Amino acid sequence: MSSLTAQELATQPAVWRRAAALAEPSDTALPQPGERVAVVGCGTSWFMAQAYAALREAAGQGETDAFAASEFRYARQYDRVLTISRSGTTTEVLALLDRLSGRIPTSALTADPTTPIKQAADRLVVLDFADEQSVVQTRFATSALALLRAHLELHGELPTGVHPVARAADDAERAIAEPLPEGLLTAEQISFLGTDWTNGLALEAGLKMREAARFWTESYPAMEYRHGPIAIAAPGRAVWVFGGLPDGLDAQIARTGALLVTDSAAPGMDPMADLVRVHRLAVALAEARGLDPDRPQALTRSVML
Ligand code: F1P
Repeated sequence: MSSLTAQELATQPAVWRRAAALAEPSDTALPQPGERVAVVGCGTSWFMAQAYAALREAAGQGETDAFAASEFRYARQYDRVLTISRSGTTTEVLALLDRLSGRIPTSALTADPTTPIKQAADRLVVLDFADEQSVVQTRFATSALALLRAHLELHGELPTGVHPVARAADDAERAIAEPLPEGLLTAEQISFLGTDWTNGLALEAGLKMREAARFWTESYPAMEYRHGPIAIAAPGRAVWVFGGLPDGLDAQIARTGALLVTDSAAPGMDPMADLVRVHRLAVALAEARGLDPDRPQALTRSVML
């Protein structure tokens, strides 16, 4: 019997399509073009906030910051603050919403509308069908991003090279069906690289491997990789790039002997679908190490302080 995490992550293509179908241009709970927006969350939700913030700004729909809830800059002015929280119970997110109440309009994207976030936020967007039993998030996070991507699509052109969610979901079917890249199950370490909106995905990929498999990962913007982090690249270690690969970096990595994975480099797989392959790898590595991905060490479904 496969783990709950494995079962839930495999539903992502269908759940993304459902989430994207919820997007409506006039949905006033979601950021409108021209608004100055901050997107906030913790852990995985913070990384999805980063991905969306970069996409929204690149799509020309308005300045968008992303913060970990504990690091919000209260002196800044926003037209709206959007929080992302699967559980709706994360302490730092609720504290932020409480502090902003009556000052800045707030929206909350959550899987569970029966939690305190319902009262804490001015507006609620519910993806209950994407909720998970697993502690380690996969499909809620990516479905939240799918909905936000689809909402951007409705308001104008996507940034160059960014596909519609429909294409991402098709790619995710492939990501679930195809064999994982060779050599990773025996790797000692993986560094994930991203550019622009895929930086959030690279951060999330690294977190997923640490959470589910207690595996050593690091994550960097691709152009930053030469500025030090490449020093640990070596045979038996890997570098996984989300989105495009900066000129010349492939040759530099090849010289270190590290394995390079670049399947979402243009015109490859959608980077969000590529993240699904990391989800699969995290589960496979946990199992190979005798760990139960449904019972990650020292983690709870939500951090309530
Ligand atoms: C956020 C979160 C998860 C993390 C861990 C603790 O939860 O930080 O991303 O993996 O399990 O909670 P939420 O606010 O999205 O419910």
